Amino acid sequence: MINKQSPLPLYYQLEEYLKQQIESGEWKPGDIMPSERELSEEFRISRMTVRQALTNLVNKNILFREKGRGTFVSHRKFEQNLQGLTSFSEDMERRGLSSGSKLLYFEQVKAGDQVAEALAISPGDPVYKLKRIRLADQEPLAVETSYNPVSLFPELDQKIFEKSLYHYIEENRQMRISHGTQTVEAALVTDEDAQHLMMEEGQPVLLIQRVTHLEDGRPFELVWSIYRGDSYKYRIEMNRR
Ligand code: 16G
Repeated sequence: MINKQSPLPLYYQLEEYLKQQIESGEWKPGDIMPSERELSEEFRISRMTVRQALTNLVNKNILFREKGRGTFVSHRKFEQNLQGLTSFSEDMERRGLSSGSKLLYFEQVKAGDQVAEALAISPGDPVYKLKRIRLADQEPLAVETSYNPVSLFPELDQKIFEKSLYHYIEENRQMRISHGTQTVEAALVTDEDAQHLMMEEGQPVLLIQRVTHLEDGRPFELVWSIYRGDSYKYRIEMNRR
């Protein structure tokens, strides 16, 4: 596996070997890797060489380190198409995963200026404000803070947000969701959200803001979603004019 006569650097050979083991499923997401000492003994190479190989794999997000615990195989990233307006529940269903939500709070508040503007209502109008952890196969993947105008859905209750809002709007209310605007930016997780997402504090996340409209043009939600940076990536199809 490691050939000391090869012109390829030893750290590179080890890196490729470890990568192959992970790709073939020999080591699975979440598995702990052998320690530097174990690898260096097994392959009869220096610990510095092992460290270099592991660091490269950490930098490529194939492995991740946890202070005091060791080095682990990263979770595979979900790929999300940027075209198309889908809900979290639909995205998970398409991947064959069960979707779930843990509601952190659900309340009625008065819309502030920013919320009012996004939802095309007046400042002070009542809105639902809620925060939920979104789960994929019971694992936390995102935290979402949403605002929805009470005037559009006077009857909303928390049970709806424990399941699917989009399903409720389209199936139960027979309203049509038509389009949305979304921005995606990089951010660092806050201490509070790190706990919800079972992440280390200060790790990277994707911060996504979405405003979504009904068919008649009325905005029905303003949502900030925080996705784990190590679990999600976006895909865009591009055409050259
Ligand atoms: C997605 C949307 C969110 C929407 C939710 C509805 C993103 C970034 N955000 O999480 O805006 O409220 O789906 O999901 O994709 P639900 O129908 O499962 O409740």
